Amino acid sequence: MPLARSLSVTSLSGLEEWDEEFDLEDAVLFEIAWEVANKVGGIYTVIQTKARLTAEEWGENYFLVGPYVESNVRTQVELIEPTNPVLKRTIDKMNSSGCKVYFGRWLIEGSPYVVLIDVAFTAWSLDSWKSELWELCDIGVPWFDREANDAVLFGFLTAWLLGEYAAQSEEPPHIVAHFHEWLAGLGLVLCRHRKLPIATIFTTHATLLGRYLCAGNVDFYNKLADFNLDKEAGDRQIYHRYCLERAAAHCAHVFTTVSQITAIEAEYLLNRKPDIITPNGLNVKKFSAVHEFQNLHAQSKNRIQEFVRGHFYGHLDFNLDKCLFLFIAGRYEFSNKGADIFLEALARLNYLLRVNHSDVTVVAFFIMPARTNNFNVETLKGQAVRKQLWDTAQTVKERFGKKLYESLLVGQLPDVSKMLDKEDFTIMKRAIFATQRQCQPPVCTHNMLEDSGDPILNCVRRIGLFNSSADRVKIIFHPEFLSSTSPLLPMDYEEFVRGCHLGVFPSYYEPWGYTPAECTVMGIPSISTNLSGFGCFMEEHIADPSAYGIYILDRRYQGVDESCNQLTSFLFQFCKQSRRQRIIQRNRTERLSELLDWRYLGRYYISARHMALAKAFPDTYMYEFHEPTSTSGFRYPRPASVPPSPALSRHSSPHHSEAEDNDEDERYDEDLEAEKDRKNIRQPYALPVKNKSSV
Ligand code: G6P
Ligand code: 1S3
Repeated sequence: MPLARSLSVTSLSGLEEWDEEFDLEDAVLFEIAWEVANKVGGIYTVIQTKARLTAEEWGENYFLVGPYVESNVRTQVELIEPTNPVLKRTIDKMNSSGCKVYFGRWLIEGSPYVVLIDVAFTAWSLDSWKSELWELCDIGVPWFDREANDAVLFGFLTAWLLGEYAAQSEEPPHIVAHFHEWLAGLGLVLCRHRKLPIATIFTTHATLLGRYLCAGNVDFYNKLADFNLDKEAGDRQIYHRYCLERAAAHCAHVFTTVSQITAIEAEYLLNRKPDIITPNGLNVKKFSAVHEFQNLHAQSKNRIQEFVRGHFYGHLDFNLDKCLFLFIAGRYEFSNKGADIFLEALARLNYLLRVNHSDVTVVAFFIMPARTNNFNVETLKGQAVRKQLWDTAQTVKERFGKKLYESLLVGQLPDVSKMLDKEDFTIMKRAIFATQRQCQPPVCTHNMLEDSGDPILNCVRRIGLFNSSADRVKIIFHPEFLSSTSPLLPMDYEEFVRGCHLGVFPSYYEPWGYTPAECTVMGIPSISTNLSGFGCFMEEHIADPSAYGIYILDRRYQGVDESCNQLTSFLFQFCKQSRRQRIIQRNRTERLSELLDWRYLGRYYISARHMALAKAFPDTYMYEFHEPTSTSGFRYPRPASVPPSPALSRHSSPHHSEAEDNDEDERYDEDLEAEKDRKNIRQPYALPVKNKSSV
């Protein structure tokens, strides 16, 4: 009988290699989500980045199950014949019974197998399946809720697939089925109801009620225990969805959430405490040259600077070399994502920079998609003017170069006063006239469909940050996700993040939060909160997060105004750093990447699967679960090297000067310090015992 070794699963036990002895030879893993090969939000990132590791572990026995969406399949999937004979029989059987099920390889790292189900093709079954659902669990799905209808079809079809697979197997199989989020949850409920021989896991990435309640300006975390759940769900017309989610959480052998903060939420809102927390990781790519990410920062920053040159044409009265790029990005949930307090803090920062006569200018980007009517003329004109100025400079340069060349050919040094003639001056004057501008550089890059009701624009109107010359903080709202083919800012999201100085994500509701995690692996500092899964995770595993460029805002134990002051102070301190300090801080931030790598965080998924197998097949598998003790955690110590705070900074050279502060090559001295830090990191620290119920 394969034996699981005992392990602690709720805190990292060190970043050493981890091998669990668990014989999975005859087991098969199905991972089911609506976002398999279908990008909607964060769950796609979880599955797509984790695929390589899971495929390495399960090999030919790993299948992702998702919806068939033709446009996605065309670009992301290679359709093939099923390789596994049992699965082939299963799919053939379903297809001969009126379904359309496809098999292929998802063209991402790890090339996992995907089973894609065309739910629309089986829409004729919707009414009978809804009646069955009502008979079984008293859950009535209204006809107008398209997403819930899809969830019903997808649920019945995945349960059919798994049941058929079990029936087609010659030996009794050991199947693990891992379902993500409520949209896939019904399949799990049906598997349990039909008593299929399947070990089931349900992961919730955000509770439905949590998201709705937070968006409604409720004091969510202080009232968690008081909500009348059925009523709240009913009032928001999501009762049926809520029932599906809650049923899946309760039926699962193993229930998981992506963070401790969502675990508490689930305990109150779904009435089940998760068995394991499965934090989200990333596929971390390490460059062979240690400082490559710093070079990439400089390259991408140059491209953002080019955009800023165009956007602020005629008003470029600030020093771009002393300009810091801040950004917030994500789903446009104004208060859940903290765009409200970011704007307020920017207004306060603007005041502080002005009264302190700072030479720093901050450009804050808001990348949040809203309904628009494409780019606006003024913004496009900015880039056109910049291009024209560039072309003019090139033309004059060529004419100048030609005259210089001709003069050298006849053996004479040129008369510099005659190098530019009247025509050159005319060309240049004409170009300069084009930069005359009657209006301020626009705040928004697009024509908004709901301009007068837009929360970001209304807040900007209230705080009065209109990109005027006197303002040290400028705002650019780009209500569309970035793309490398954009005529305005032709960069993809990753390039853009690399070029910025600080990501600001002061979320109020954020079960995990990939945006700050992505910043971290690219070596870009970020601000998150102690109400986000990522923020809590970093707080738990790093002794002095801000020294590593991980600023964690307290939105849990203080009011909005105090949080806003704290955010302003983070921003102001950041603006006071010298270039050298920023470079050092980026080095430290990037060093945390390994903490967010699936290579380490994947172990929680492994544990969840083993636990589920042991619960579903107790005669075959055994799993010993140990509550973690307060000393089992892993913690990055405070860096041994120079502190990043300008007030505390000691200089490595006694002959320090302002010029030295700006010497980018200083970063190489930091390598020695980094080595010291790395040695320290290997010593596990005791974790502080947390009062979980104090939220
Ligand atoms: C990287 C580059 C340096 C550049 C620096 C700018 O470290 O390797 O060449 O000077 O970024 O940093 P800053 O924080 O001013 O954008
Ligand atoms: C959810 O996606 P979201 O942005 O709607 O799941 C993500 C992946 O687990 C998580 O990072 C995020 O916080 C949740 O909100």
